[in-house]
Amino acid sequence: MKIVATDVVLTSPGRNFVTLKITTADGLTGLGDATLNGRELAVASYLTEHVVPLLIGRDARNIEDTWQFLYRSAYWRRGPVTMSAIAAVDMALWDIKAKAADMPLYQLLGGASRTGLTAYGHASGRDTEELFDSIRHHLELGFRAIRVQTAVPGIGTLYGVPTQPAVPGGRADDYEPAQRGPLPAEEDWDTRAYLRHLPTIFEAVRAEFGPELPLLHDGHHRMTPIEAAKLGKSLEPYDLFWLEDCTPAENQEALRLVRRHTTTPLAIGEVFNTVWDYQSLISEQLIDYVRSSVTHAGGITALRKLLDFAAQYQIKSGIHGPTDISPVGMAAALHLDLAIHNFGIQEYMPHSALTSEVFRQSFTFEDGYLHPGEQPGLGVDLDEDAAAKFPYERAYLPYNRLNDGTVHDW
Ligand code: EZ4
Ligand code: CO
Repeated sequence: MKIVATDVVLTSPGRNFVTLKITTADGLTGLGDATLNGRELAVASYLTEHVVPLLIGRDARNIEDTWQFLYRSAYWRRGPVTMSAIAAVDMALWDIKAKAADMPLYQLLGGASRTGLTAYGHASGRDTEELFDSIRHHLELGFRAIRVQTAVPGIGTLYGVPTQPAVPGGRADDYEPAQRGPLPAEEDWDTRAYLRHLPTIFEAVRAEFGPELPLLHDGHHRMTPIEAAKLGKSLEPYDLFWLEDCTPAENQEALRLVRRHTTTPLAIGEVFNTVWDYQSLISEQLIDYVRSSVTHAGGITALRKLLDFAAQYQIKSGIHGPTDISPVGMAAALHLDLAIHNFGIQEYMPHSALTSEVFRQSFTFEDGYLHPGEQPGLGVDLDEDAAAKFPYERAYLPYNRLNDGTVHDW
């Protein structure tokens, strides 16, 4: 089953996506997501210039060998560009293998460990009323768990709270952080104001929606360890499902301090790309959920191993699923989620109608549960004619400055 052709497809149906398509001599095709939000062309070029020449003529069946070959022969290890490129190859090869076996991918990964995948949606608001509306809207859509982000008095614009709908006439909570334009947008940050305000919001949400609803929050890497510890402690009465990315966790030791002070469950790792970023976090049981995506952490082969390692410490999956993961990357996550034992929860921001015109998906969201569907392979088809109508447009993620002008984590 030789690889005879590969295409790197750039398309921007509402936002940018990078997709690798691999074709075998038998005429099978597989898709892989290589989207690295705000740095898309670096991965596209890594694939086109350095990976594609290595793939032609290889046996598409040898997934582990191809993964090890791409990782080790590069010599330069890890990093989001390399690992997203390897991930795309890995996903496409699993897609091909499952199509050849005429099975949905989760069957090859060991079969279903559950009937559906609990998903959480993103609610946010500029004030309590708008936030409550957004939570109600997500409950109406069927979500059984809700991430709560809120505006903070004294902070102009901040992560997770749109100042205007991403789509004209759309909902304010239809949040799209990567803005097209020549330069990144500047947002504000004030940790003291945030730490004072956030517990009051969770108190109001619990009073309105009761004790049952699982609530999540994303700190988006903006706190120091002692600030994160303080926040985790002050949120304990509101029984969070998790507090995400409370510190810039490339310093794994910082989590020892946070952990010592709070029983609020911790989720980390959407910006990580290998198991090595989690070594202390997992072996010292400093976190509760692994946030890596299939797209940025080296594909299904690598994330499966990472999650198996986490399972030995009762740490569960919470795979990253924002709209900057393409439907291909999302489908890969769902097949893995369904197969592993230590599934925790899946993030789900539905893609726009425009994105779904380009990527035809067979996964479903019913009654709050995602399911990858029964189509052989990953279950996503790329309409290349539709994709060609939406050329790549440069887009940047925003960044933060403090009141005195200092750049801060976004
Ligand atoms: O900001 O994926 O939990 N989700 C997140 C995302 C990230 C984007 C960055 O590309 O933190 O919204
Ligand atoms: Co996050």
